[in-house]
Amino acid sequence: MRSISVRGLSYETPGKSVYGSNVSRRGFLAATGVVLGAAALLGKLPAARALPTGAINDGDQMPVLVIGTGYGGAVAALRLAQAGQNVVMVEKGMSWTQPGSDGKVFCNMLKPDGRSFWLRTETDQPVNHFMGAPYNKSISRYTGVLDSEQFSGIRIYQGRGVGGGSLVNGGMAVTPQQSWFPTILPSVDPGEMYGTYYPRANAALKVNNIDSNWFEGADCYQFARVGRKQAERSGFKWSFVPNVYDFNYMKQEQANTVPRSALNAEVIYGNNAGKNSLDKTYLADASATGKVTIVPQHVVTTVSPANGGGFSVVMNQIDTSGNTVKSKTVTAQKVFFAAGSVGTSKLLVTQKATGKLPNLPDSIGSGWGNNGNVMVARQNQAWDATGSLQSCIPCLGIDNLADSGGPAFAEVSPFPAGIETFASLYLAITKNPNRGKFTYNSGSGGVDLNWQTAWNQPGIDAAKRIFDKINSKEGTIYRTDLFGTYKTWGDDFAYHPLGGCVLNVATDNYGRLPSYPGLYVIDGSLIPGFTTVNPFVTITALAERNIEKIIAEDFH
Ligand code: FAE
Repeated sequence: MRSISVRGLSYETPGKSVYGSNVSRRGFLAATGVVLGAAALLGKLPAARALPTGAINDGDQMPVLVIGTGYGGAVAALRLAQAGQNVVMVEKGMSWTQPGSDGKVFCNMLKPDGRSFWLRTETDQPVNHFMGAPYNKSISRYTGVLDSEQFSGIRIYQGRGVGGGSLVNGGMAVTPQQSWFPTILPSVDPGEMYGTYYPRANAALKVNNIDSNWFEGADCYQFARVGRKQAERSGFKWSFVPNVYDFNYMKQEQANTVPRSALNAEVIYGNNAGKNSLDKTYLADASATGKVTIVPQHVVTTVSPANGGGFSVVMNQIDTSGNTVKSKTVTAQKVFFAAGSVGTSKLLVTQKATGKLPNLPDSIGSGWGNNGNVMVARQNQAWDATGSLQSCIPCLGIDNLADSGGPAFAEVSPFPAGIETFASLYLAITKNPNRGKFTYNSGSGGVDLNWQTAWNQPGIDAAKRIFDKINSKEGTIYRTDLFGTYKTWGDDFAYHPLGGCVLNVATDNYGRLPSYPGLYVIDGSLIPGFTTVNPFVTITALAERNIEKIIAEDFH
């Protein structure tokens, strides 16, 4: 380590840690605007996040196994445990509880190290260019918290670790407008969802709303106020967006009375404080029942009927370099697939093609969509500064869903560079009718997705209906330097994978897999590609609905 001095304060530069953080002096200096507050408060950070984990042994037998610890898996585990069942959850990612050498569990976006990405030697940031030049950084290969999985025409970001996507997401907890629900899940009764399961999910997820008075004066939301003003000036509706990030904690961050997380460029590589991710809500409650064992760093590869009943499940225990240290086979009477849209689809497509579960329906792998995700940035006029301090938690969206020519909901996203950029960044969720299909590739032994980048054109067209108008009104232009060199649209990646094992098509109307009583799907793969808004509240509410029925009918 070596010391440098910034504005009269001394810091140790981390150098190369166990995670391989290669921090350039320039990058460090650029980052200090948001790092200063947190560094001063570092001593107050919690030493560890408490969520006990357990072990699983070759030959173990169990009544219920859940594959994955994201939203669907967490709901299933909690409700089954409350109904008296013993549940084992296996998760391919780590349990993010132990601080690294910098005293923090997670790294931030300005100083990514091995903790940032899943088994990569270079980051693969969504905004991967700046001033037209590539902006990724070298990191050491480690089982980091964010995966960027590359398919032919799209890369798909997913959380890895106990808590799944809740560890890395923006926490935006949005219940869709009820009028849209028949489009989202046509076989589900809206009355029961809006009367029972959405409220249940919102309560258990600890969803809260921003204090609108505080918002009006908060430095960290200047970017959002600029986004709102410009949307209003062009005649668009906007709304505040609820979140699972504790807005009271954020108020204290802004006041510098607690360690900063959202205000310290933390989100897609994890939040060290403030966010009610699943390890603080559903999984903590599940663990507290004493009936749930969570086993990290185990990758399920095979599920097949076992001799004598139940299912034989093969998994690899991995180390933090991704190497298999042990292969294990266990038997479970019932298995819940909760590995996410991509993970569950890949597993099921593989089991069918390789003859492990040959009677799965042909529709397995179909109906995949990107929730119409497309990103874009605009360059503002000099009088519309967006602020050098930006909360990484988005709090409002432009609502153009009523536009039948191209419905879209565009969240005003932070761009936490630590310096004034005059840029406004947006993630648009659009109605894109294109759907992809996962298929097993017998040559590679992997699973392909036939999505093509050009299929995102309807998403771009819908987003242009908002941002062309705003640019015209404000006399501004699109940034073309953030998603490539002279590339306007972030159209080749997605945060919201949905579908691949669609409810009431590949499963029955509650996620049961036909031909295999005792196998269930309970995650985002059930939703056919589009939720009009950010998806995890809908994934959670649907899981609540389905598990209630499954417990009542299948567990006696
Ligand atoms: P998910 O949460 O992905 O959990 C699946 C789990 O299974 C993961 O922990 C995997 O590691 C694990 N797994 C996969 N394969 C295996 C295997 N073979 N063996 C063992 N374990 C396995 O699934 N949504 C919102 O609503 N609001 C937001 O603000 C938002 N922001 C996002 C930002 C980012 C950067 C990202 C990546 C996503 C965001 N999302 C957001 C999407 C949201 O996190 C996602 O829809 C849910 O996490 C999906 O929930 P699932 O339960 O389907």
